[in-house]
Amino acid sequence: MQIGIIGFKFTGKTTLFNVITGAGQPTGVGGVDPHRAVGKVPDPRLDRLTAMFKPKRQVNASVEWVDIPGFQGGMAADGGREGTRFLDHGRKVDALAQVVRCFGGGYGDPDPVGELESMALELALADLQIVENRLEKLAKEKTRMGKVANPLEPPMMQRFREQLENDKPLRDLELNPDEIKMASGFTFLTLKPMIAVLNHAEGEEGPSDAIAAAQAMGAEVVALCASVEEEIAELDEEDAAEFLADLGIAERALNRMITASYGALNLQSFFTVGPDECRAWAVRKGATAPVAAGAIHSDLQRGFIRAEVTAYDDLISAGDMAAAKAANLVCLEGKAYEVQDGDILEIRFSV
Ligand SMILES: Nc1nc2c(ncn2[C@@H]2O[C@H](COP(=O)(O)OP(=O)(O)O)[C@@H](O)[C@H]2O)c(=O)[nH]1
Ligand SMILES: [Mg+2]
Repeated sequence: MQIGIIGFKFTGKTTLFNVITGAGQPTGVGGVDPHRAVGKVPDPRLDRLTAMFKPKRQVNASVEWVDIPGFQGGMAADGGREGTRFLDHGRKVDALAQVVRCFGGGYGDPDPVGELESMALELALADLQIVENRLEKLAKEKTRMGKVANPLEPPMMQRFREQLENDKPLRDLELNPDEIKMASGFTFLTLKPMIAVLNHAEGEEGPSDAIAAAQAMGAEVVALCASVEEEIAELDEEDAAEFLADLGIAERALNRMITASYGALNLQSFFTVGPDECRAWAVRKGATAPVAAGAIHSDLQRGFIRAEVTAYDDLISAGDMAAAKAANLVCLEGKAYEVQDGDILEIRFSV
């Protein structure tokens, strides 16, 4: 899973990227090329399972963070090289996290609502261009062949155009499964889940008008102070905990970014356990057992027979797997079972 960190220059994108990945990239310098780093998804439940099963290794779920520089207003309209590059990086990620400057200081007065609106407009214009091009192609196809290959596509694209012309993101539209499939090939930016990261000064909070604006765009909201988090990242665990308590920060930036990303992408975790490996996996909420099995390996989905399912809390209260089985807390589930957050799965399959 890839999360793209976007936003205006000097809003704290690279600072945040460093905080959550430990990458140590230079900040305050602008730049053209994206930084990338893969980070573990922390999960205390997985740590506890590792303590219980003592496997050879623990494998956390992971997220690739991409620090995408180079955003300026007016890009989609002028079609320049920087804009194209920025938008292309944005199209390749699964979700967009826009860092918004809410701190003042040397960079002038902040305008968080303005930043959110400019970005939304830019992304909508870029999507509108794709929709217009596509509608033009479809019209030509109709003239030449007398019909279009997929009659469901023109009405969908017209609906998209109307939405974007009203400066509204495509993620607000209700799409049926056919439309989701048709739309997926176009990598629309405003269809991507969005996280608004309100980067405020030390001791402040996310401004309420920016929170409201972000929520109205269907974004998950995280308010943090990236430069304070950067200082905390340099401390050892004990000092960091004390510093966090002093500042009244309940959760660190990485955890909050992960929670927001899982929320925006509608993801949940399930676990596999055993003597070799205890591992966390991410699947969409509502995913059935075979789909979850497919996240592990396509053979497990293809040859899926049954899943042995233990809820994390049940396993913890039972003490170990044998006790959970003895207490009938391990259930055999079929193809229709919807995986729940924290499920421990053992897949029975045959290929
Ligand atoms: N006061 C303050 N400064 C910050 C904060 N986050 C980042 N900065 C500073 O803003 C400047 C730009 O940060 P950078 O991460 O390079 O921004 P980018 O251009 O969006 O990648 C740097 O000098 C940072 O130290 C913050 O939360 N508060
Ligand atoms: Mg940067």
